[in-house]
Amino acid sequence: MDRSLRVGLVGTGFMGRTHSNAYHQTRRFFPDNVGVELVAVCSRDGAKARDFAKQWGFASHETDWRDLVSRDDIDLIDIASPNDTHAEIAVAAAQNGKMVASEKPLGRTLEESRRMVEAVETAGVANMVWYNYRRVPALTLARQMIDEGRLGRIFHSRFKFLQDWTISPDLPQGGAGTWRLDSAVAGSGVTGDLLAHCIDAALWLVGPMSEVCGTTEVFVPERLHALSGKREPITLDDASLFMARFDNGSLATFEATRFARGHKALFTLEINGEKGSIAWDLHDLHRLQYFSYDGDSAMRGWRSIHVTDGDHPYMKAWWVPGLQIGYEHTFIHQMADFLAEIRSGTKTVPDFRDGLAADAVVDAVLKSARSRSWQTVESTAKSAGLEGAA
Ligand code: SOE
Repeated sequence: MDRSLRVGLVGTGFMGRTHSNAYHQTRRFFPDNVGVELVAVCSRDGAKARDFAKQWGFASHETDWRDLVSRDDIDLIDIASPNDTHAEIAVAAAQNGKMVASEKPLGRTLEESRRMVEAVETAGVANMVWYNYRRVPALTLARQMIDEGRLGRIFHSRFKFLQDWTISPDLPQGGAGTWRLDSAVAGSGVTGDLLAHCIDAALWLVGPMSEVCGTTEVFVPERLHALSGKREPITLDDASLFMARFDNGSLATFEATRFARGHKALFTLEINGEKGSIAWDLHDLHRLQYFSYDGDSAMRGWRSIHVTDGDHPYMKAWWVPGLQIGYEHTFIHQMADFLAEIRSGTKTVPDFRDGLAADAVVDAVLKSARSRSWQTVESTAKSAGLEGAA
């Protein structure tokens, strides 16, 4: 592509802001990339769409995503709206020949996610799913270290994503701020929302998962619905735990909840291999803990790598060594990589098929919890075919 990428964004909430910020900062900090033009933003609420366009520098706004995806002056449709909108918009955008980016999880169900993959692959359009934590420099470094064989054969890994914002039974479900609690909109609870990040990190760092055994719990079974005004049942998972076996023979445990009092977004992971281990914590995201079994046994110990040097992933683009970056930068890096991918054609970012792989694990975990049994994770590899595995 020899001109700027023209973007149409759907959604003006938390994710709409992270993505918009990424578009602006990408142009500034990764100037060698394809440029970005913010053409239009879409929200059902016209006033919100107009104000957002003004604040974030979009040239125009729409109130119906159908009008956005049919515009001739847009190359990429970026979906940052609630989960119940992802499949319909992505399929229509791909059918109109647009590139598509979507927030995670792809669909509310595996069937929706498969339709999304089928649409972008049939249309042959570039696509990506916003698994932004892959772009934390410390986690990108972790992946490099695993690829270099520094951990050797992997035996164990453990992943957690803990929050506490839904403990009050007075918190409603549905509507702008609390759609994540409404099963019709969100699809699943913490499994598709929080564990999806852990699952994506696990698939990326450790490899494909073969089977899972999980359990879920609903701690508040009924909440006032912000839109209907009635108390309605909560059918999606407030907490979710599972064990996993990977194709490489390693084992893992996963835990996510919105009921861990005191934790706002405690995403942690640890991976133990034959030659070394790594550990990471989102609250201290610029540090990677590393233990190497190499060398003099008396000198062995965990070291804390401050991932801020110019030779660390992405850090050359930022300040001077020792100065940190944060959460917003993960989105900037992912967009910068997508733009580089558009120019070079070399795949680097998680695409819809990677999103589908995470969603297949989510699906297996929920099936396992319902059936109280181990479940095989459905194959999502291209060679498995989309229809065959449905
Ligand atoms: C939920 O509170 C949430 O905002 C998720 O939806 C995001 O994906 C996660 O990064 C932070 O927590």
